[in-house]
Amino acid sequence: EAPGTEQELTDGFHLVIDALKLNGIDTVYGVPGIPITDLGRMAQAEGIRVLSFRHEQNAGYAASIAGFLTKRPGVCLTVSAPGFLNGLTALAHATTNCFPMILISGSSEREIVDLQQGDYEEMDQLAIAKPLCKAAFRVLHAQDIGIGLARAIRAAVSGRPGGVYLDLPAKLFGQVMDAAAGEKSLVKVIDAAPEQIPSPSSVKRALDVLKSAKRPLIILGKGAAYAQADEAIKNFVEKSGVPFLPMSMAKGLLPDLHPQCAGAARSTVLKEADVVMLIGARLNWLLSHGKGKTWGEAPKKFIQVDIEPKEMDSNVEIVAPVVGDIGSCVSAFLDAMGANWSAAPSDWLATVAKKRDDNVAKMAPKLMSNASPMDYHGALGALRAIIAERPDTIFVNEGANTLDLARGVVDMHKPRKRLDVGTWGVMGIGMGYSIAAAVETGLPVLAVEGDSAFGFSGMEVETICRYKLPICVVIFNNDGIYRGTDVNSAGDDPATTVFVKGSRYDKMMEAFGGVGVNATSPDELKRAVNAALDSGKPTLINAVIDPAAGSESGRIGNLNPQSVLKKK
Ligand code: OXT
Ligand code: ADP
Ligand code: MG
Repeated sequence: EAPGTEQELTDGFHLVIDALKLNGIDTVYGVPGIPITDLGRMAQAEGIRVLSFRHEQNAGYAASIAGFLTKRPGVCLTVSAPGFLNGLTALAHATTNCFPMILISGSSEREIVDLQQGDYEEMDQLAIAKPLCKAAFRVLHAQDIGIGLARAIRAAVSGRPGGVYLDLPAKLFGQVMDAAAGEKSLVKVIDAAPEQIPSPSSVKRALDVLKSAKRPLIILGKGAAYAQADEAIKNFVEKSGVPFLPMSMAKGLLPDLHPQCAGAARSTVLKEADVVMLIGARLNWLLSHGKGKTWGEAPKKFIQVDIEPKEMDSNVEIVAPVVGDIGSCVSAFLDAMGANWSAAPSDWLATVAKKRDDNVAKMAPKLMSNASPMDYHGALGALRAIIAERPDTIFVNEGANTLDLARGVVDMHKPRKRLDVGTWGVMGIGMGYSIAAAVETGLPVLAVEGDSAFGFSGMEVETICRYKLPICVVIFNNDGIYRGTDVNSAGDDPATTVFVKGSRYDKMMEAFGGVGVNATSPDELKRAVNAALDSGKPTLINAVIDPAAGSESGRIGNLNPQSVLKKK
């Protein structure tokens, strides 16, 4: 080095930030603290949007749904041990739901952790994360940051998407290296999720089975929504003429009011179909594992379109597996169908349409109820009309009755507008999802939350107010979990499923400068939600629901184990 010329240096902090930016990651969800506080500050200074949450689990859920909405990994940043563990639930959730996400956690001194000498927030995080995610990596040297992040991104989004853990020990951030060498060490990931073209023979086999059907059914799952192949899927479904059943987060991929939609004839189509084509949906508990009472007596043939070959035959035999990405698979179907594909048999279409129309007609009067306190249908009838008028609104939903009834009542009109508890039926996604949905899409968000469900992430209303996000939270306040009517006959403590009666969640919002409204009738609710969506102001509406209106566990009460002992 010539005297007087100073070598330009970079360090671990800057390399992490540069690697994120190089790969188009422009948003990070997290909670600051040792050893990542400065990383967050510097990232913000370098133009990354860093959203600070009140609890890592909510930041993690935000990152997971950002991944679902964008097909890029959502990033969650946490401190060591406890912060890492708080984020880990969300990472496991992302993996279970096939959402791409990267949990980046700072960690303590390797030498001390491995000798278990009791470092500050000591934990062998890499080992703990491994079984709960798709891949887990640790970077020890500044020159490996580029490779580490590239591996994390590729692992998260390629094949079946999922969660990836990236461990960054505190010591890494301060490591310095030559700036030019540092820049060279970064990796821009090329074609992170390559197309996966299905084999022509698998496409032909699938179409032959579909063509042979007398009562075909297409089930669209959230994998199909994730794929962002909306046009191809719509064209394929319409060309096939086959009735389709959307799983919860696939609602709106084709509109719920589409003439082929069988959402309101669910029991009938599952029981009576003879050929079922699954597109980005697994035959897990939500589809009764493809067998048993739900699926009726008649033998069924399953076609499955999925990027994950190991998903095939997981619960029942798949006679026509089609392995590939959904966009490529559905396009291949369209090509191979040719011009003369004959639509599904008309008697079957008529059967499905009749059942659907009967169910819709049966529900219609309930939605008109203007009773006060409200029941679920009265309140949801108001919200359904709002979503019909504002179809771009992102609808976030959790709870038991609040979830199950909203799923049926509130029609979705556009893809990826309904976000909910997903594969685990997990409570706590509400505020994290809402924040990320607003941040990633710029669209208004309506979060409809059971009062219990809301409690799992409720403190994030401060975050919503701080970032002035266009989120309207409606709490279906029925004084408790499922119902607010339980009593404890054995003592003075309240029953296990009830909360303080008549709580006013709207006051929480006012504490942080947001708008709070107490709504006791569908009309009041409608006015308040419309005002919130018009103004874009953070709003929380306490919707007072009859405590006796719900049922135990909503639509899945049958999953509760029963005691065989008679009470004395
Ligand atoms: O065809 P049929 O006749 O069968 O009719 C069907 C459709 O055809 C018809 N339908 C329609 N009719 C008319 N018009 C329209 N538009 C229409 N659309 C449909 O309606 C019926 C039903 O249709 P659906 O819904 O499609 O079908 P079905 O049979 O329900 O589908 C089956 C499933 C399994 C696919 C579906 O039920 C489903 O997706 N379920 C998801 C359930 C779920 O995930 N629940 C959340 C978990 S519950 C429980 O675990 C809770 N906890 C424990 C807990 C959790 N979860 N997490 C954590 C971290 N800790 C603890 C807790 C604490 S819930 C909970 C809180 C609850 O309290 P809250 O206060 O929050 O909420 P409230 O209950 O409101 O008080
Ligand atoms: P749902 O709960 O809506 O039924 P699941 O989460 O059970 O949906 O299933 C989603 C499926 O979609 C997973 O098996 C996953 O492998 C698959 N998948 C996700 N993305 C794609 C994609 N781009 N192409 C093909 N399959 C995908
Ligand atoms: Mg409740």
